[in-house]
Amino acid sequence: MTSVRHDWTAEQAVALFNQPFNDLLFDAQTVHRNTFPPNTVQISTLLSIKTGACPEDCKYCPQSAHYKTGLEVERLLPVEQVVAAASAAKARGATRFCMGGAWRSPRARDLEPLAEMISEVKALGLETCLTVGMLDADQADRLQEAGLDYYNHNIDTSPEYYDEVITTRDFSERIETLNNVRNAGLKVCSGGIVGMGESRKDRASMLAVLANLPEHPESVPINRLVQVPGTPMHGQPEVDPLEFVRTIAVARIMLPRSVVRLSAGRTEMSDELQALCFLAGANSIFYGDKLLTTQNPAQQADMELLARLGMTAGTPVPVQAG
Ligand code: SAM
Ligand code: DTB
Ligand code: SF4
Repeated sequence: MTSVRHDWTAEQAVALFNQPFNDLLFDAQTVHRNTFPPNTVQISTLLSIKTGACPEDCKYCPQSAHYKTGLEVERLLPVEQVVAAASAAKARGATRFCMGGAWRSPRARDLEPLAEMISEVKALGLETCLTVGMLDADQADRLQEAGLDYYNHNIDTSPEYYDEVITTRDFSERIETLNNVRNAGLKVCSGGIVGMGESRKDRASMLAVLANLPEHPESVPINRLVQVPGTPMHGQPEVDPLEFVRTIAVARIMLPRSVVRLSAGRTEMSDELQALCFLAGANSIFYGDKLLTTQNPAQQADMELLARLGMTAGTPVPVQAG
């Protein structure tokens, strides 16, 4: 049985990264098979429910009001429109519907419409996920009562590199939101972005923070930076694709019971690179032609890729801990 640890040092995580590629992938695939059905992939569909004009300055993000990205700003969508999109996602085979809003944190008056969306999407028989920025304890409780299953709040990068990426909120505030979400009884979805000019040590340190949380997040999205013209991160040298695969593999080893999502950035990846990510232990993807504001692979192409790999969409349930 693979052990679940909460005492990783960044150095130990770097040592995992530093292994020969084949050794690392073999270990990751072994951990994967000890915990999960090897060929089941969880699929979530995203919808941007409030787009752009965000006061935060995340240097990667097309939705920040600090950068000119030509994005069309949209207020909070009406509940019916969100439910219709969720229903269409379900008909296409998604099992979870993730609603994303470009906020620093939701305002008091936004909470009831959000709660209504969650209840109605849940009533369709979908798992619900929300990501709308920082939450306090009361907000997290209210959303849990409404039927929310998962809350997504990424740490994005290592504590050491964080200030290079965001200045309008602290790393510690991210952790505080994750604690509020966990204490409300919600499932936690938290991961980060690779390819923002961070070092291998930063990638290792980010994964150590996630693994050292009191409970591992149930879901860990690993995004590859989507470079959007107008954002400060645009023009960043691309991260070595094999380093991205290593990041997935190290996440799989350090977070053995978490569903690891091969998240944003798949449009720019070859089928072979995605296959390597699955071999490294990724067992979730975003499914649908759009992420929040940028492109995702076409649904038909994803279904064909999964079929070619002999993978099926479903819920990868970890085996009972021994
Ligand atoms: N505003 C909320 C927040 O930041 O918590 C929720 C939405 S925000 C868009 C969710 C996450 O998407 C970010 O934390 C970041 O990890 C990811 N993301 C945003 N822009 C991205 C990009 N260009 N490439 C890769 N990931 C991105
Ligand atoms: C996550 O880790 N990635 C998703 C989701 N959580 C909310 C968002 C990716 C956004 C990519 C850029 C865009 O489409 O705006
Ligand atoms: Fe706003 Fe979230 Fe984008 Fe940061 S990542 S600018 S908080 S929408």
